[in-house]
Amino acid sequence: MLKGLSAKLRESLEKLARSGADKEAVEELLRDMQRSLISADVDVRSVHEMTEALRKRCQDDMLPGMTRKEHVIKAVYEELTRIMGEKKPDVSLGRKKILLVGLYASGKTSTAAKLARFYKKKGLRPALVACDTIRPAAYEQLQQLAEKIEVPFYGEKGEKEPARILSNALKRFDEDVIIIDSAGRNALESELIDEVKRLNETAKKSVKEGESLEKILVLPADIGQAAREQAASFHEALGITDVIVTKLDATAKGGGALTACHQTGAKVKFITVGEGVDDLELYNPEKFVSRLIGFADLETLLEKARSNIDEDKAKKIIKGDFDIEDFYSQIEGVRGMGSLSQLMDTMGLGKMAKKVPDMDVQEAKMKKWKYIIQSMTAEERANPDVVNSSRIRRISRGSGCTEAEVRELLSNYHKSKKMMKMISPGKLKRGGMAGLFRQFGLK
Ligand SMILES: Nc1nc2c(ncn2[C@@H]2O[C@H](COP(=O)(O)OP(=O)(O)OP(=O)(O)O)[C@@H](O)[C@H]2O)c(=O)[nH]1
Ligand SMILES: [Mg+2]
Repeated sequence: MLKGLSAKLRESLEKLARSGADKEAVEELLRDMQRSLISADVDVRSVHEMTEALRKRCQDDMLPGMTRKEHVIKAVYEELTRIMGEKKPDVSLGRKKILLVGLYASGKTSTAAKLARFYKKKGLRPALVACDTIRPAAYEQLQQLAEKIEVPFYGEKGEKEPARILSNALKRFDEDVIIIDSAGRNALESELIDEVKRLNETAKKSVKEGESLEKILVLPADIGQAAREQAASFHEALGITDVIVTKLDATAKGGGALTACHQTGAKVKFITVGEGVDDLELYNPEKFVSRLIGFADLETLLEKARSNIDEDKAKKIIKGDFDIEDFYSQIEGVRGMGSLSQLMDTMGLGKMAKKVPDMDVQEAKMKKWKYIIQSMTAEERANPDVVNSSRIRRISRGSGCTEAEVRELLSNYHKSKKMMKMISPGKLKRGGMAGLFRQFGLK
């Protein structure tokens, strides 16, 4: 899948991990990334924006105990996820009707069967309806697939109006998930739009309380950036709810299709990766990017990079040589990367995340700390010792947190400073992030 992109990216990330993450290596990586993304048909502006964001992040301060290499690799992962779509799709398992639309050969009919199979495996009862009256043998194609996966099928040979077929099917079926295959066209012609609108109206009328109607646009990955225009036009005509990107196994342009969908705000719900009825996957951008750059490789890379700790930064922290600004930047850094558990997962620390209780509580606490520190003056941040009771009162008012919470943060800062002074360099190396979180009162 996106083989070209994947191989190139891996190569440049590996090169970076082997050498250093100095300015030159980072620039080389950015250049390689630009080249690979553009060859995967991602639009030039997004590529440019992404590399700019990456360049900036590569210069940012890092978490102590983390090398610049780790920092860069993680930033690459996160920025890629950002352009591929950040959210995992929701799949409701309630009763629904699904109308599949798209141009010729986009993969509607095969996707209809794949979806039926998907919901059947979830324990629902799907049914397939053939509403393509244009393509020769469209009826037989879906009928055969329905037989193969043992799902009820309805179609009418000879009937020219798809909405009539649908109406009859809807009278007959009481299945949980009714999947409607429609006809494609060579281009976005008004005839096609009118036809899917009529199907939509018919389907809409049949939707009972508690049921939903999904209007899914099927887009083949090989159209690359043209996905943007199609998604926009179909959305305008029909108000599509989701997109399925097909044939990701067979093209190097998938990057373009996926990023284009994300840009139009169209949610990619599933991807298909082969012709078999089981070749359908929920689209999970994080997983997708992990696979793209090879998650196993990413972990190995992080491992490699970790064994070569940034000594200067570590020394500074070990000596307890940090002010509340440093403390603040750690919190900012972590928050900027999304949730803690996600961060730990990303860094290959998933196991540890499970050991740390109440991640949500911790995150809520960190948010408060952030507000508190933002309510402190520069002087107070640099020298927290000057924060007396009246200042605590003011900071409490400014941050919307209680005085006890302000005191707790200050006490944690002092405690972590003291503990950092006591901790040996060896321990910090071994403990890495875990030790650090503990020091910050986040255990
Ligand atoms: N490699 C690969 N081929 C696919 C995938 N999905 C569909 N195809 C193939 O693409 C071709 C077109 O698929 P259909 O499902 O018939 O497309 P359609 O949108 O129904 O086409 P029309 O009915 O003509 O509009 C078929 O040969 C499918 O087997 C996929 O994920 N990977
Ligand atoms: Mg078809």
